[in-house]
Amino acid sequence: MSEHREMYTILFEGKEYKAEISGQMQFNAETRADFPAVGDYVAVHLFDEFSPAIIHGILPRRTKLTRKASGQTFEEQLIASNIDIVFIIQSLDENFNLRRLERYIVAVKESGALPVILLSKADLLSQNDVETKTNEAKNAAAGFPVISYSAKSQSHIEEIKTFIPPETTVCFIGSSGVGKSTLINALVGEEVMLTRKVREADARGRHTTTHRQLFVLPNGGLVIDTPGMRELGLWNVDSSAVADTFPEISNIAVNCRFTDCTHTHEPNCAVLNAVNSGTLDKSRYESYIKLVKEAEYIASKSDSTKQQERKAKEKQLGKTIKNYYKIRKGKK
Ligand SMILES: Nc1nc2c(ncn2[C@@H]2O[C@H](COP(=O)(O)OP(=O)(O)OP(=O)(O)O)[C@@H](O)[C@H]2O)c(=O)[nH]1
Ligand SMILES: [Mg+2]
Ligand SMILES: [Zn+2]
Repeated sequence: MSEHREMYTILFEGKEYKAEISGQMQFNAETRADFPAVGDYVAVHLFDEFSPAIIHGILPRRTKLTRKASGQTFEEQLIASNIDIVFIIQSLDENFNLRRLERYIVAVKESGALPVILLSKADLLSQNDVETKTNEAKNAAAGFPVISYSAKSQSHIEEIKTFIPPETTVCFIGSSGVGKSTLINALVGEEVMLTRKVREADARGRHTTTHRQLFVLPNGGLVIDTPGMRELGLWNVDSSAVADTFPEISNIAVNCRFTDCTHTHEPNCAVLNAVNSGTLDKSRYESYIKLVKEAEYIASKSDSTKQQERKAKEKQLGKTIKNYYKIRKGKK
């Protein structure tokens, strides 16, 4: 249910327990993804209610939402696992950004979960502006559902609930301050999460939610709140996840002269022609190229990281073998 500095909370038969991972698991962990994440099903040993349970293993993850860990490290960060639907939230005010929306859709598509786009704070805009922005988001959302709502005036909350039937796990992601925790409170029907005070509404760079946390809805649906993200760097994204986010480009690309056309310089590129003639939105095209390049960069970088790891291992093995012969020789 939650992870906080390697202390976990798990849910078993309706009861919550504190838990830690076993020494063996700690020892075997190679990357951060080898540690439990919110949404994971784990094999545990329960003691009594006073001692923490011990987590021995993680069951295979059905879906996993990941990103590149922020900062200098080149590492995968698991946001949540076993998610059926990821709600991507943007607020209809300054936070609204179609290019960011496309990036989020690619990451969610890659996770295996269904992206659903929620546009919050509809109460702050005129009906007309809400409609215009909702349509813009729909054009960028590759056919995935887009819902504008207001937690303040309680509009379209029931519609959002229909996406979370019992035994469904959903997760909310988006920038800080868009209203993720406010919506979770509305869905749970209780103030389970702290939300930003109105007088701090323009406090920049402050995150109200600081760690990921899972809640059970009255109907049995599971919802995961996450801290606001400043950036969502792609991690090991398949080119099909990008292509699926830009279906109109994939449709046009079938007419390119070369089947492996990169749509950047090739002669008779149908995509470039469509941009030049104005039938394809230039900003969509640029966004597509940017995300493809980012995905390729990550793929090449993680390949070279793997290669380096392999080389280091081989070197170590070489040393071990050398030592072995030395010892044997000495014995003879
Ligand atoms: N007007 C209006 N304000 C809203 C709405 N939803 C949330 N807010 C306000 O937006 C502010 C931020 O809401 P939070 O729910 O704390 O945002 P968050 O996405 O959880 O932010 P982090 O936890 O920092 O990631 C609060 O002051 C909410 O009251 C809405 O639909 N309309
Ligand atoms: Mg929050
Ligand atoms: Zn092309």
